[in-house]
Amino acid sequence: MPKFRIFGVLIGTFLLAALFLTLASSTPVRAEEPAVIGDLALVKYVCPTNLASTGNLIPAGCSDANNPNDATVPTIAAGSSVSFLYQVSYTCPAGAICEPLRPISVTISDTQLPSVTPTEYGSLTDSNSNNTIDPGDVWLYKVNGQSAIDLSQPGLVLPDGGAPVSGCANAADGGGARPTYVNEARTTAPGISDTDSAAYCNPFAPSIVIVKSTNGVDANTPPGPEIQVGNPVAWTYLVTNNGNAALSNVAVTDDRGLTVTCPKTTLAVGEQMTCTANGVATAGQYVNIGTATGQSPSGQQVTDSDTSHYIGSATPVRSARPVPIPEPVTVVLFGTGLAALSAAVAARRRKA
Ligand SMILES: [Ca+2]
Ligand SMILES: [Ca+2]
Ligand SMILES: [Ca+2]
Repeated sequence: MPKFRIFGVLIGTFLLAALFLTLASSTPVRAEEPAVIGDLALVKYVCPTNLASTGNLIPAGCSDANNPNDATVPTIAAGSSVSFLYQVSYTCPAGAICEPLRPISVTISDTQLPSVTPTEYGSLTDSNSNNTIDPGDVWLYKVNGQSAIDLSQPGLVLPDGGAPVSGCANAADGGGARPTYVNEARTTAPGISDTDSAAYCNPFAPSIVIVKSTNGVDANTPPGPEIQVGNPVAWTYLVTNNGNAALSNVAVTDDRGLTVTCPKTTLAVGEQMTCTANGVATAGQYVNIGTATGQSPSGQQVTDSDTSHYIGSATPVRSARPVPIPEPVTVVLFGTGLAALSAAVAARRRKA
């Protein structure tokens, strides 16, 4: 029996030694083999066009536009097409063995597009043409079918909860700083991520509009309100900045040489002011034209004109007594209507 025991011990020792040698010999291999996820680098582009659903190039006109004041930040008119392109480069640290990534396992989110999922556009570089993102490959993702936002809207809140930033100070149109859209994208693969932003603004479209009234009546066509000769006439000139650029040097003139007084000379986007002039009614049909002018930050001149009329009456105008404020429109219209009725009655009496 001792022979068997000695034999068993020898067998056991041999097996242990074999196991040790196996483990020892396998340890260096395990240090080299585990594949890792490499690094992702994201470049986000803004494109002033609607991208196709697939592609393998970054279209001309797309811009990295990281800083809102970069000269490459595009100006895109409100409502025009805008797309975003996301370039994902995959690299592997030196000495490491990196797992290839499936394109679908790389995801992208965008701060201003919370409900939109960027989708695969195509490969920019797929060196071994295996449709898989190996180290050294570059893949493209996209969001298309978007419309540029009107960034000049007062109080605009963007999808990320913030307001547009000041940017486009160096935009190609020379218009200078204005509200600018910035979104930041993040690309993610298991355990890794990277971010990049892009910006755009709207081209400047400065505009001004004026509505000129006589005693509160727009009165674009004659005769306009009837006013007794010698009574006061109040002209108002409602001037509105209806463009997307702040206006300076805003002034109103009147073609009849009236002195027009305005409360200010600048108008922010959407702001309006009422300028005034005063006079005394003269006999007969009267018309004058008010003209508003202003200047955009890029020096572009804007102008608009509007007329108004009144008819000066030698006889007292019933109910057209000194125009009550703030309801001149109602009173003047009533006076005109009453005068018309009186004229009709007088004509009937003459016929009778
Ligand atoms: Ca960018
Ligand atoms: Ca590949
Ligand atoms: Ca008018």
